[in-house]
Amino acid sequence: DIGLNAASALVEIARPRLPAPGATDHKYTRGMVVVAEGAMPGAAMLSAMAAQRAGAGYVVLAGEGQGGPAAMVRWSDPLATLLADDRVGAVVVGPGLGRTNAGALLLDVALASGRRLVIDADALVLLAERRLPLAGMPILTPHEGEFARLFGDLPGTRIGRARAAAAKTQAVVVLKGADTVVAAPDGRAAIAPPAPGWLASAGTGDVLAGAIGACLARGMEPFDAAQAGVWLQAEAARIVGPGLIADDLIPALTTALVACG
Ligand code: NPW
Ligand code: AMP
Ligand code: MG
Repeated sequence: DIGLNAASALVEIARPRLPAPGATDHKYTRGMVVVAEGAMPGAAMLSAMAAQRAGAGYVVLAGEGQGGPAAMVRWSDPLATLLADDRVGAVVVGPGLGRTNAGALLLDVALASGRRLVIDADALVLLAERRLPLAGMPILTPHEGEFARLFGDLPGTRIGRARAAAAKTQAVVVLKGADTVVAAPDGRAAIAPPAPGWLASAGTGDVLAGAIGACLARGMEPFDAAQAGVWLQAEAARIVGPGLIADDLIPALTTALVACG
């Protein structure tokens, strides 16, 4: 089983088209992303900065987060109040969230909001206790460890397993690794060309979640937004080169965007 069938071809993730904002755009139309902050504020900050650099016009860190760019909005009111704003185009939940009740409550709020979601890291672990399938076709971004916690020991190739997980959850599944796979509930799947091994570094997944959030908030369909984020993160890694750390990817996302205009 190589996970392929006649109805749904496998494509290679290619450079996305992410044109520059037009004359009638403003910061909200360019995409508003909310990142939920939890137990580890550094991880949420990485996601939020990545969303800014990947092209979102308005990024809100839902939490007190210190540091980071002055242009980022901090929001300390309840997350539910913020997510009632129709301009919110994507919510990133999971990076640094923690796996406690406090994190689970934030995940509940995100799931109930009806907004488009990128669900990563600790939120994936917490999701194992939630009812499936999920509403609204969110994007799940597990690494192999998180995937196994959610879906158990599925047989088959990475492509086949990602497809099965997407069908089960009715979510777009980004199964991360050297050759990241993106699968949609309808059977479409895409595979990334091998990314630099230097990406195997703490926080790079948090950056990816933010980059995908930016693409989602600018109005791309979840399957396309996931691929665009994966491409941008890998291109940023190629730009930085050996020895990269997650923080380096953030300015490099801006350079990666230049190639997508
Ligand atoms: P093992 O070693 O295989 O038994 P996590 P984390 C396994 C935040 N971060 N393939 C591995 O188990 C994140 O956002 C904060 C197979 C591992 O011990 C989360 O909120 C940062 N298995 C939180 O920390 C930067 C794999 O899964 C276990 C695997 C926890 O995230 C760093 C748990 O792994 C980090 O992003 C793989 N590819 N990878 C910050 N700046 O504040 C892991 N495993 O839950 O991903 O552990 O990365 O510490
Ligand atoms: P996380 O495990 O959430 O920190 O995410 C790690 C990021 O690095 C994901 O985008 C993975 O696809 C990527 N990655 C992990 N290991 C490798 C590897 N050996 N080669 C290329 N990319 C990797
Ligand atoms: Mg991670």
